[in-house]
Amino acid sequence: MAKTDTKGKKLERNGLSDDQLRAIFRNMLLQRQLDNRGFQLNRQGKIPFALGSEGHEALQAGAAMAFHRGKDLLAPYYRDLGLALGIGLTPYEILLSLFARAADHNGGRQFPNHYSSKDAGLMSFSSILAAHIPHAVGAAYAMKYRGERGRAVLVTCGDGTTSEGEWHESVNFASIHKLPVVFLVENNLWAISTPIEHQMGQPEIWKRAAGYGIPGHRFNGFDPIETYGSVNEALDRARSGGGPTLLEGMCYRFLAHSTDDNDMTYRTKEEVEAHRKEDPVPRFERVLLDHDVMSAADVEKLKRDVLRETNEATDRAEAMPYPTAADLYTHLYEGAWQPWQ
Ligand SMILES: Cc1ncc(C[n+]2csc(CCOP(=O)(O)OP(=O)(O)O)c2C)c(N)n1
Ligand SMILES: [Mg+2]
Repeated sequence: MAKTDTKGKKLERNGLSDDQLRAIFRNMLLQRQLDNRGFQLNRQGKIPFALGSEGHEALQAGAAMAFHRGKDLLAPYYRDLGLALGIGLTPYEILLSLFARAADHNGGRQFPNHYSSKDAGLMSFSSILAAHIPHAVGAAYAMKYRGERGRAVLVTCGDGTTSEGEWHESVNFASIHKLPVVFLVENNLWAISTPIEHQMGQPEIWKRAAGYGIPGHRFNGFDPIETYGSVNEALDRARSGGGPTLLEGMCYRFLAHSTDDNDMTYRTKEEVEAHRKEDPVPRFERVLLDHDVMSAADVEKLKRDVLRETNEATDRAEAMPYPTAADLYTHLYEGAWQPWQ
């Protein structure tokens, strides 16, 4: 188990209660279990594709805790399992997406890991990098235009995605109009096989905020409490009319980019193992144990519960039917069952 230097020191908890700390840890364990399940199901030939968020657990669980359910909107990207879980999606909904079943929110017709949920405030998105960022800014514009107070949009992306033109256009537009939006970059140092030093000349993404005239901040995305503090402050500013913020959470991608990728063709085992030493999941477990937020028995029970929940959700989702040919045009053309009608 990872060593921490927190034992005996007062826990800096950024206002998080014990229940919230336990909920964050539960989310992190679920992420890891569901990530593994996606890769297993792919290797068993049961699903065509999966993406993993291993290494992003703390960042996503901490950020999700700052999201106000029923008020805020989330515009995530494909690696945001923990954000989806944290704002209310269930493992069953995640597995419906992976299995591409008809009962999935997208009717089983989206790419796996591309969740959406109107009830949870999770905007639908595509695999085209940065295409969702102007949509998120548009939603923030609508909130401001309608005079809706106390709401904000949280939009995420990877480090590589900040090279896209839409990213820059969106941050600029949000700054001009002082929109209620938080740009959260999950910097895992890689964009598939492109390392950060080949992606940008200035590797501190948060510093770009100054160029757009908005606040910027970098935080340790392996620490869910620090993440929560940063995201909560930025979302509060957005909700209260203070405009956008650019946040950069530092983390690492432990798995290959996806089930279709072999990361050993562009990075070394030693590099991955060096980052694994900082693995946020055992690290946070240690913090909770050291500060008596959980006992060893609580942790064991939680791990068993998470595995059981994942197994049940897997069996239930797998048993559901695929969409049929007759569903092809559902939700595409209002009031018509074929496009030419
Ligand atoms: C416009 C566009 N260009 C290229 C791709 C192919 N692609 C998919 S993911 C990816 C890497 C993105 O890296 P990053 O933004 O750092 O996110 P990460 O996967 O590391 O979390 C690329 C190049 C794409 N989906 N869309
Ligand atoms: Mg990346």
